[in-house]
Amino acid sequence: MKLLGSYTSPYVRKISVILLEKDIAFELVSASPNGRDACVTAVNPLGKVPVLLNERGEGIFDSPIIAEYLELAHPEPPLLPADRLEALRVRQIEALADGVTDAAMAIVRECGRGGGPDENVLLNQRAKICRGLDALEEHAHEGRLLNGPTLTLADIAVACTLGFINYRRVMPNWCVNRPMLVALAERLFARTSFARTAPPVAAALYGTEML
Ligand SMILES: N[C@@H](CCC(=O)N[C@@H](CS)C(=O)NCC(=O)O)C(=O)O
Repeated sequence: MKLLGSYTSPYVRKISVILLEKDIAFELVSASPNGRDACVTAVNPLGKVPVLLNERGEGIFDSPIIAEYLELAHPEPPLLPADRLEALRVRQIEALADGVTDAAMAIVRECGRGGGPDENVLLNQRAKICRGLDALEEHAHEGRLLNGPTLTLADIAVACTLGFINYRRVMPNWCVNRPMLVALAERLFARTSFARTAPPVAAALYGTEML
């Protein structure tokens, strides 16, 4: 399999972690979003990464769809519960985590804009992040995130979100009053799959080029 993108993207990281956790061999092919790489737009008209090329060369895009595909094609170890309603609950948390990432990314973009950021945009996106992280903290308290024995897609998505917020220093004080998320981040970042997909520190200095 080939994965198009780079580890500066939290969505690419999410898929890479899944591939590593499922022990699926893959090659990360460095590719840029926003129409800068024809190999991306050839598969995804939206020009976004990640894009997965499977063994037959078929392209799959949008990280939740890729995650679903990998779960179907490589069920072991499962990252979703067998019960479909329970699986939907895990996917709901994945969607929430991805939405927080979207908001964090909007802040990074806004701050990189010439002429300085629009404070209203920053306030709006920060509010989404705060509400989203509070809800995730609540899910963790309810035992819906790791702190139990079984790793799920929700844990992976949430840890990728927290990793991105840290990496781009979007909200340095997110840890305050969110002990369950701190514990989740500590446990997940210690896994080989996360250590192997850490975004390159120097790339954070390149501004918004890879967003
Ligand atoms: N919903 C998509 C979001 C992917 C996404 O926004 N990727 C960013 C890179 S981190 C991108 O390609 N941005 C370019 C764009 O928005 O045109 C997913 O989960 O895969």
